[in-house]
Amino acid sequence: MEIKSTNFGFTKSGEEVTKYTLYNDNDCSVSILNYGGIINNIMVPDKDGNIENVVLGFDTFKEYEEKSPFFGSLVGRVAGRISNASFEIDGTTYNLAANNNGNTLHGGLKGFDKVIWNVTGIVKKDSVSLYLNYISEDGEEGFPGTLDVNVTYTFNNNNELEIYYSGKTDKKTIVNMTNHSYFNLSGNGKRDVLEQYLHINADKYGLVDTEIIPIGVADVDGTAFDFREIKLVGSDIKNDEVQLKNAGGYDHPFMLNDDGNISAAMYDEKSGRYMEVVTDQKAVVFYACNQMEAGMKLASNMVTKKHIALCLETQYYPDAINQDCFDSNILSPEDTYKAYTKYSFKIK
Ligand code: FUC
Repeated sequence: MEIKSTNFGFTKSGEEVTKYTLYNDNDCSVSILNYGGIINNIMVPDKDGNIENVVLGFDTFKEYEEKSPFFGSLVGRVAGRISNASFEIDGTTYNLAANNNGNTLHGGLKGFDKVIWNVTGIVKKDSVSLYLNYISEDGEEGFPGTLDVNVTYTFNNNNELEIYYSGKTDKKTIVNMTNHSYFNLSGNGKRDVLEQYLHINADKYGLVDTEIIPIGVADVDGTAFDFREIKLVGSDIKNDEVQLKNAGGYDHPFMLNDDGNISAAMYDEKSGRYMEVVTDQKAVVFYACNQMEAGMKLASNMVTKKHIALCLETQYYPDAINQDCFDSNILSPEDTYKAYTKYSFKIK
């Protein structure tokens, strides 16, 4: 169990970016940046013991600052889209940056993915943790209240990566965080995710319009959105369904069943890598890299293309503050925002 830290560059405003690599006793590791709390790589074995990277990331900091589509980032204050870049709490309207077709995406222009977090490392007998803290000022990116946010990443000897999120505000606000890792279990991106398997424990999913704004909830039964039995990501993605057309593939929230079973799982048959996801959150947004810019060179010799990876963004329902189909997620000063997700890397 060990944490190594190295310089990973400097932001345009001169802040130092540090890369922390958390090693367990199996020679597996997870690298995390103080910038955006970004997971830069996750190194885990295939069935023959080859340790390879299973997430997308850049080799240099400059690329993160210039063109990252939220690779591995912490997303906040609010993940996903806030329709019309505004919301109301107790009769006051709050206006946000319209950074995505008139809507707010992933926290605005400078969300939690683009700020420097305070980092402390802790090494224990069977696990290594990084504690990240960020104070988001009242009015930052248009959101009310000073928000004191903590994120803990823990990596242990079972090759499990746990993320704990918590936050306190001094005024009513909205918070809905996630991690935006792009997974590809083939190892160093050898095969795209259409050839990998996915399970999502959800009887219902969220319908979206062509701007990926929620417009309702429907049963997955009989649709391409039925991942209750594990199936290839590519098996139904080209079906003639309006919801697939609206988003150009999968870019939808799934309402997780509250039945005590795992929330989601991903499997690459050839490498034998299997990942289980468990969360206490109500939803997971499954994004299949429909709009990924092609040809970007990444770490571990990967190159981006459509469907090179997939995101499983565990979170509360997107745009809940504005949508009648979901209960609002207002955080009051007397409450604490809390969320938990665990990714377990196994062999099958
Ligand atoms: C996911 C999607 C979005 C967007 C972003 C980079 O969260 O929901 O559509 O492309 O990733």
